[in-house]
Amino acid sequence: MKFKVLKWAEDCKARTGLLETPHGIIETPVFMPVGTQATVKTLTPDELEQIGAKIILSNTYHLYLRPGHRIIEEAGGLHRFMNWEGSILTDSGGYQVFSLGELREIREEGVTFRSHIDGSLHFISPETSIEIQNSLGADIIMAFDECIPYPATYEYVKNSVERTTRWAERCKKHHKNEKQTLFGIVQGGLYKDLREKSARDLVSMDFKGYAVGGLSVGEPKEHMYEVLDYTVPLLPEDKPRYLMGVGSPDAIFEGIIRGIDMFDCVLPTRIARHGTVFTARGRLVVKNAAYARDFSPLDPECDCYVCKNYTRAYIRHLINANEVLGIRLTTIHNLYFLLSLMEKIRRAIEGGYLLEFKQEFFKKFGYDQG
Ligand code: PRF
Ligand code: ZN
Repeated sequence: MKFKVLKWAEDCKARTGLLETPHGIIETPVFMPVGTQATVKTLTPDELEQIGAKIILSNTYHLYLRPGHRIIEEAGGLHRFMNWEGSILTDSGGYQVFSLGELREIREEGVTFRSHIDGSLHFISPETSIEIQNSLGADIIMAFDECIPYPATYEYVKNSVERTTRWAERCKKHHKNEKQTLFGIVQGGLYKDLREKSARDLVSMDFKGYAVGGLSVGEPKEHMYEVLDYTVPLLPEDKPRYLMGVGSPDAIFEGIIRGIDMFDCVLPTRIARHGTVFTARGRLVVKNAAYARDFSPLDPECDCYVCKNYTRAYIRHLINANEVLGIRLTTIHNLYFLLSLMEKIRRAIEGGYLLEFKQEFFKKFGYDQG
């Protein structure tokens, strides 16, 4: 993987860049649609490509449990298995395993957990996470970390983040596939000194890219922005920075302004399946009765395939009748909306008008969107 910064904003820390993987060149800042189970729910890879996606995220935890990474390896890797020729990033399993709550036990060696599918007992360590990710064959892979829940005491976060750093070292040592790029993940909860220590320790290990993890876990958004304010400047300027699990328009703008290059989030695809779409004027719950006779597009300002061809009334009908086409159409539109927003943001950084563009965007979109 190669990364090059192209242009720095003058009035904030935003930058544009190019990220080159064995599966293509990605303009940053970039949004990665989530394909947890080797599919971005309801869409074919062809459709994803047409929407403009260049890189998607998939999950080690889910693919290890089902169908099993050996099967995906046998298929020729994740790209071939799912017929996606673009880039892929796999998350390490750290986050998913820790979301299981009662079902897991953390030790220095690794994490023992029960499958959410059949209750069977499993163990993932930094080494096994890397091995699974090596079998899956994604372009970018992530270190095995603990995503600390919110709120957490200083004592808990200190012990956890120190262990995550030792795990990062073990991941780095175990990773030998040069075609895959390993990113480190900064943790540390909302404690400044622990975030700083985590960032410094990981940077001294010289990863090819850095993620900021442990945010968007229930803390007020202002706290997340504050953590980014002091954490991102500690990360090397010439390497990509990835804010994990964040993808609402407001958090994307705030992250980019603070120097973030990569985002992923289930938000656009998940709300789509519940009948909510992004529009230039904010979120719209197209399922609502108010749209029964609304023969205008989801977003009159959008030029996606859905907005050029279908009405709110039709899509509302499909969703309420449980027709799968309904959620396919809202998913296509929402991803297009977010990916084209990223494109506009990149142009705004290049043109030197990002902060003006942000103001203009939220004046219409509204500020209270979660
Ligand atoms: N660690 C990992 N994956 C993640 C996170 C994390 O902290 C988050 C936090 N929002 C999302 N996905 N490995
Ligand atoms: Zn649209």
